[in-house]
Amino acid sequence: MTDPDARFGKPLTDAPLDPNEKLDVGALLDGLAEYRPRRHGWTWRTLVPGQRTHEFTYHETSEPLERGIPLPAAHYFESIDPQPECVITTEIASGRPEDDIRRMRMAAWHGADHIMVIRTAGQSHMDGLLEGTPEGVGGIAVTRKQVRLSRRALDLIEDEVGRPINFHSYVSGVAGPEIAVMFAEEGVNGAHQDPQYNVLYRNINMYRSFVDAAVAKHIMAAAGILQIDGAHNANATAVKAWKVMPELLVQHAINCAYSEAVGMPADRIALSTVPPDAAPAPCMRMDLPFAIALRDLFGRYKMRAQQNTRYMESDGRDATVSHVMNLLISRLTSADIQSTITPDEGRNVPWHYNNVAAVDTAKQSLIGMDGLREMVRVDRENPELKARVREIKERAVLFLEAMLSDGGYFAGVEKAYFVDSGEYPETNDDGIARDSAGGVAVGSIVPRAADYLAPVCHHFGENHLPAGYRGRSFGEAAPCDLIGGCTLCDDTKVPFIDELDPEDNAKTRLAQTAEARRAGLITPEVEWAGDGIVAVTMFLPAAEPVAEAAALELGRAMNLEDCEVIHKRVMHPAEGTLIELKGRLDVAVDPASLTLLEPADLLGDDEMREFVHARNVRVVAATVGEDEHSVGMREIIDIKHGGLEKWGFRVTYLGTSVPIEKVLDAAIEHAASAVLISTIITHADVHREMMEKLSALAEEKGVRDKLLLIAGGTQVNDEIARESGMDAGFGRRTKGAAVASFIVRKMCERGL
Ligand code: Z98
Repeated sequence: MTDPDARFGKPLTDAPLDPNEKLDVGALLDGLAEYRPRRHGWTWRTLVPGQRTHEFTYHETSEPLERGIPLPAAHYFESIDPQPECVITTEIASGRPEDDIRRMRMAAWHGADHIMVIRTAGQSHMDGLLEGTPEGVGGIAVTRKQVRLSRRALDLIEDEVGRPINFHSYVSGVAGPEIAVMFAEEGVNGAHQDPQYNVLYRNINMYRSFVDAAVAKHIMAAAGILQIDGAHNANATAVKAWKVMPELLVQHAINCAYSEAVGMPADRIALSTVPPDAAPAPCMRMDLPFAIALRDLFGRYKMRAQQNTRYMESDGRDATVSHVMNLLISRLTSADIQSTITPDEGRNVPWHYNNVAAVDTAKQSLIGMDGLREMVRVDRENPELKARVREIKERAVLFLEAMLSDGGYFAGVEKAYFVDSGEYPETNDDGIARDSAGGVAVGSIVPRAADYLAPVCHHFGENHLPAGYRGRSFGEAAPCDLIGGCTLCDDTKVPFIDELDPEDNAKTRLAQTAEARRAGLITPEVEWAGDGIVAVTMFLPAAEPVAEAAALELGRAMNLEDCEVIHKRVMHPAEGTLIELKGRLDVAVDPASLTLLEPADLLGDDEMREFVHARNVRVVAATVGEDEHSVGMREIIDIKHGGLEKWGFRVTYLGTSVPIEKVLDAAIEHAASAVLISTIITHADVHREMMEKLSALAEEKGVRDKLLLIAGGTQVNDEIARESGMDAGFGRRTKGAAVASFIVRKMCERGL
């Protein structure tokens, strides 16, 4: 097979996906031992300046997708789906690899090209590389098998959407270097790596953490893996996230400097930055100066802007507004990667559709704010902004200076400099303190022997290689030529262990659901195939505690099991509460038993407009008989309601209770092509009588074949109308577009 697109690396070895078929997870699990990634290293989107799509010119978009799902309003604009120039991240945490990969596919179709799989809680606590059993809780145990399965699926998914997708995870814990090697072997494209994370949040011995980081970063650099740092974790951890801004700059500085010192190029180093505040704080006045100070100081590196999660609760609307404000900061400053979190992270139910919602929010906001910076520039001379930007930088410099005079980074950590809830130099003495002679793996650093020799490539630090083996970049043999190749040069040497746990694994779970899949049964889901979970939104006219209890009762009445209130919002203390309830519906639907609705076959807006305009199509409309109801008819006609006028029909509306004779005379007088009568009636069969009379009168006056006779009303349907001499009948819930399409089609057919 050949792949003409070099962006994807080697050609696909699996058969391409069929967009109309589900991922075959079983097939992806088969032969995984032999699977190798198509390429290594990170891929950025390519900015296409002045890109034209539909009638618009974009300033900040990248190459379009070959397949994707456009934003909801796109159908007004020929279904275009412009893609911002920055990479968009989604974090996936279903806890099951077989479900994660399905979610990756959905997210990719909506515009995500950076897929971060959340590890099972605290994987940094694991002392070694896990080589099997990829299942976890609230995230996935990142193992070689999980990584390989995900990368294999993503190789297919990126081919399907026509854009390279970056796969991302974490290089932390005392197994960091081993994980870095495994990621390099498996074609992982991005990873969080920051020794400070281990020290502060995982209590790994500080020296060990930095030694490991040197090794890991060196390998990541060799594999072209993009690195994201961990400074933002201070926002998420601090008692007051807005107080740690100076320290964030210091943490970024330490990781950037250290990364470059051990061989990472600046364009593979991304700063993880989160606007620290959220409304009701006046967050723009606090977050924008921080974003500017950061970019002033670290312009050489990449910016990975993440959405604020610190204050996120269960309210999807609230989270989305914060997200959009964060995106405004990205557009006013810069972002190379825009990360998204599901808008319901606060209730810890990151569901398929919430991943997609956050990706859509990022895409919609970034595209909507295309070129904003050219028109709206941040006023760097604004005294408050200028002073605050300077103040944050000064506080960061003071922090660094004090730490140096106190003995440096390690001494600073011992003295609890970091994650203090006071804004430096204020301190509340509540920072995280770690003992340099303590922590996980303390005392595990051993000096290398004088004749230390590691016959592997991209090894960090001293290595007593024989002459002529420094590697190809020196025009010499690779170090691993001494042993006939290492796993980074010869991928046939990459090991693979399948499952360690015979029960808790993807294959066993897939076997349990195999029958339902074979039968094609449909069960609702939010996280895992067949989990049966549904969310129900309800307003209950009761105070919060009563509403919550009532919602659970109503859930049971709806036959939902394991009901749980996942969101509540008081509308008024006495008048009522909005509740979102989740529960499990133990029902499967057989699609073969369903009657599918015929999709409305409507003509396109432009086609109709052109036709109507070219012929100056006129229509006469009235409610007939003794009918005073005009609303239904007016909605079919009026431009405001998407009625016939929208496509340029010239409509003469005669009013209510109009005699049939008068309707026909008006049609003749106006040279109308169609007559619309509405017969919403109160007594038996008057509607039929009206229709028959109109038809007979048109015949009598010799205009029947020049006129389309159309009747509407709540009790009218197409069958009754035709039986009564009409060309068509439209009943309840008809929209103007259906009537307009009918008129245009019939006029074409009849050559009118
Ligand atoms: C993010 N939503 O950053 P454990 N290293 C660093 C991290 O930031 C993280 C880990 C390791 C967040 C995800 N970040 C949280 C620098 C986690 C993970 O010990 O396996 O949980 O480490 O996108």
